[in-house]
Amino acid sequence: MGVIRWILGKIILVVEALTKPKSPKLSAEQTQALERLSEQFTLYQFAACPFCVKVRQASRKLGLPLAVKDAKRDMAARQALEQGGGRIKVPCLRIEDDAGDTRWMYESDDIIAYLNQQTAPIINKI
Ligand SMILES: N[C@@H](CCC(=O)N[C@@H](CS)C(=O)NCC(=O)O)C(=O)O
Repeated sequence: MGVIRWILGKIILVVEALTKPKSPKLSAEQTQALERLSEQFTLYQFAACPFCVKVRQASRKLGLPLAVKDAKRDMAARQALEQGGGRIKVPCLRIEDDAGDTRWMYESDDIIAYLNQQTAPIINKI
């Protein structure tokens, strides 16, 4: 079972590498704005989780760099996810706004919709 899971994990990572979307062509101003925005976000994830891959690919497509924490191997990250978000489930996006308030968002579709919404004013401003 462990071997099958290991092989599946490798397949997921190979598929991710082969289907990596190109970053969009952005102005220096847009790139800077996306970098500033991304400072609010940390993605808690497992490397070979297909739902996490979906979020990573979406962020690449947007040109939004995302800091990631491995909640499988990094025990401090795992503990932070459990304490902050309430459960060990990935992907989970930690959002810290300018006032220092923190939200933990689960569900890959919700995370992607949120990132699309947050980046739209930057990306659509050409
Ligand atoms: N519907 C969720 C599924 C996420 C999910 O099942 N993640 C798995 C890893 S691939 C997980 O965290 N499992 C642990 C658990 O559910 O407790 C999403 O789209 O984000």
